[in-house]
Amino acid sequence: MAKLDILEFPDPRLRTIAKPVADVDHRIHQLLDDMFETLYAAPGIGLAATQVNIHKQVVVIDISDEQTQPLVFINPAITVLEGEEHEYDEGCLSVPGFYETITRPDKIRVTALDREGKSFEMLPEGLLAVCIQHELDHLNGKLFVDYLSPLKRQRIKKKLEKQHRQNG
Ligand code: QAP
Ligand code: CO
Repeated sequence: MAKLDILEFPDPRLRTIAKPVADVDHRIHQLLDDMFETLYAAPGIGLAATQVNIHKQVVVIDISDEQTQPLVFINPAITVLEGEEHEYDEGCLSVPGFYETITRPDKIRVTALDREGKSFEMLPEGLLAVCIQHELDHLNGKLFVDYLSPLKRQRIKKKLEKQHRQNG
């Protein structure tokens, strides 16, 4: 296992569109293990392969307090179900130190492949629904800051760029 480096906004590689996984083989298993190690070390609740500069449709999530409920989504697809929109304070490992309120649909259907390459369906609500939508955005080159006003996004960009300069 290995901890992976996480790309940070405004790194242009975060804008790459991820490709579907053709075979859930041992290389994907290695990637999943490394992504969970990276997620749990951060710690975070969700990580997309895009964030570790691997442009494949792979997402790992664990919203449990004890890091005991790992969820794998390979080639995920979402449909929005009839229902309300919810506001959530979102953060992102690629936008460290910034949290903003984002509005998204509350009820979705997700289909994906699991660690064994077997397809499954899920009807998440609440935080899990938010997190899956946030991570799927990453696979499409989109970040939560894209939902903010240009002014707010620019402020976050400048602050992170300054940090990156200071950290070398
Ligand atoms: C996405 O984000 C998410 O700023 C996952 O300094 C977040 O795991 C979806 C993190 C909230 C819904 C609600 C962020 C860790 C982790 C930071 C994360 C930080 C350290 C973010
Ligand atoms: Co994120």
